[in-house]
Amino acid sequence: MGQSTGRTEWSAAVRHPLDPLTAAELRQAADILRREKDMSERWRFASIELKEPVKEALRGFAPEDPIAREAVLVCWNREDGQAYRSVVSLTEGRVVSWEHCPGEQPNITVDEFHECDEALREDPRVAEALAVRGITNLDRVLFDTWAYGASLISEEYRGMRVGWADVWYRTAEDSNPYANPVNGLHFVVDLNRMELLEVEDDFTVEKPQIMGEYLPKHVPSLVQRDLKPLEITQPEGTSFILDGHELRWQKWSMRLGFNYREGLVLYCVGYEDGGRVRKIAHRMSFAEMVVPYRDPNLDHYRRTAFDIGEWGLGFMTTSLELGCDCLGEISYLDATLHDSRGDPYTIKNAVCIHEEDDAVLWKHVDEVAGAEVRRSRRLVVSFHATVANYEYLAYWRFYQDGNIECEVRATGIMVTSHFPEGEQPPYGDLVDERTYAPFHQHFLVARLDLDVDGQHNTVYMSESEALPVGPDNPHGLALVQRNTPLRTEEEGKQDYDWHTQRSWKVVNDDAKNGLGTPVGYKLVPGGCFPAMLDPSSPVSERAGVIGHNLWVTPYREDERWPCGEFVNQSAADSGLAEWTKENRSIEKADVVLWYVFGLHHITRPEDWPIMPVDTVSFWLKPVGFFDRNPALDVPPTANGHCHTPGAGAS
Ligand SMILES: [Cu+2]
Repeated sequence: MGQSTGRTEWSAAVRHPLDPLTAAELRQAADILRREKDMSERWRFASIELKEPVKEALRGFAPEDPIAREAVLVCWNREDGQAYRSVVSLTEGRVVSWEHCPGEQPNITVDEFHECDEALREDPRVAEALAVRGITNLDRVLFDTWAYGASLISEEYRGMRVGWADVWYRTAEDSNPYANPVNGLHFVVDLNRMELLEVEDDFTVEKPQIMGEYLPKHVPSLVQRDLKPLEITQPEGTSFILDGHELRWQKWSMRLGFNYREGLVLYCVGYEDGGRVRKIAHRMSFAEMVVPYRDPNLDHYRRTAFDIGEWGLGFMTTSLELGCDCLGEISYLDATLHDSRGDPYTIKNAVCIHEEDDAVLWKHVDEVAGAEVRRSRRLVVSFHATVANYEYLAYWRFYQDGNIECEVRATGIMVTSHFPEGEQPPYGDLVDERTYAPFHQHFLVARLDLDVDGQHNTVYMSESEALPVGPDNPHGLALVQRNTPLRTEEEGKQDYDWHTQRSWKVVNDDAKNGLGTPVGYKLVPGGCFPAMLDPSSPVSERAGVIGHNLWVTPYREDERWPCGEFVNQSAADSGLAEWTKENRSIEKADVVLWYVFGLHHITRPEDWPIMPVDTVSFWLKPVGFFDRNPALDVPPTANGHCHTPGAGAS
């Protein structure tokens, strides 16, 4: 294949304060707490992550400096359900802080998902309810446990750690369970005692004849089309250097991190210009995902997933496979996480790093000089997460002209319901015989801690305005650009406006380019859509963040989770909606942008039985950050690869 892999073990020695926790550190963190707090087997760890040093502590860090390491742990006692948040010093081997979090439910762990499955499988009430529906082979049943909001949990179970489970059925051993919903049957489970609290047996639907399979062997009369091989080779190797967790490519440099909740984190993103590295972002990641299903049906009304806050994008990250997920000369990074007992494990090939050809970067054909063309090449850092039926593929791309693109692809299997003969589903589209997929929305929140040439940044709303016809504008052509500074958090709550082609510029008014104008980077919106939710809806109350496309806050170390730290079973938002009530100044500040984008998923037959990727993205583009096109120095394609007559490189 001409492909190779270079793998860096993430459990290698810590060389930088932002390196993720190693397997040994994860184990040590859990051990310290278990010992100091005399924890029984009934205690569980919901999360263990690096306590990242604040920006001030990072400034001036030199490789020979000693590195003090701390971890943040969230744990709870299954006996009484009480949750605690703790900071431990790994360097000193002691507990730094121990904080009781009354009434909070930490994220659901993968272990609980499996334990809940086992508990349901063994409960005779489950077998009985399934037998009534003609399902007797429990090996073919999939129980999918979901978290839900406090206001939808019955009064009698309030305060308990509960999940509700869906039921799906495989018609063959390895066929698609999501092809066969067992409608009208749900289970409510106490996740601390792993006890079935309630069987909700509401209705049954006669099963239609459908084709919900995607594995070729299960798709009847499938004739696969012809396709010749396409191979990507870089005989002289790649142009990027991965040194520990530091990644350098062309003029870009950054550090890579990974944690249970955000998955991949990009730190210290900079661009070399005029002999120095100019900072663009301190930290970029996905901080929350909110997926409300817009169908009041009993099968779907609780289905509002917070895939990052409830489950963790890191925990849901899957291994990538060369030639399938990533094509070409690939470097992979493994990720090290932990289970609910604090034991570390590795996700092999969790992050993919590679270069891609990206067609033309710039070109001109001159009558005298001929054609001058440059190929665009981009560096892609990506990871994939599978959250039950859905997959999210995240790509951060860096370009030679200073652009950064953040793309998310959604694929996987849609949730469906069957409906009786003669009915029409009002809140979803028909995708198969008597089968509909409910409408839903995937809101992603990108947390962008930008530092454009430093920390004193102001965000400007940038809009075009057409001036009215008048003596100075007789033909009605005049177009001006208005840049309005956002001075407070209230002004920082922004929505996209098609009529003015609104975008947002992060400007450093103190740093000027060679033309004398302030340097900046522009957030070019994409994938924006309104929430379309009544303010009284439980989703609105738990996820205020989806009420706007952009929020801007001044950097605070502890403000990381836009819907609050504890999202599982939350009743109200304790994140952005709460912090911004202070209406702090965001002018000439160390600003953090929270960009809300995603998919307004109006389902269609073509998304069934497996959905071809739906793709959304936004861009960060330099605006006056450079004095001119920074990609003038990209060399022509090497001799022998460019065949245009008259081209400079021929
Ligand atoms: Cu969708």
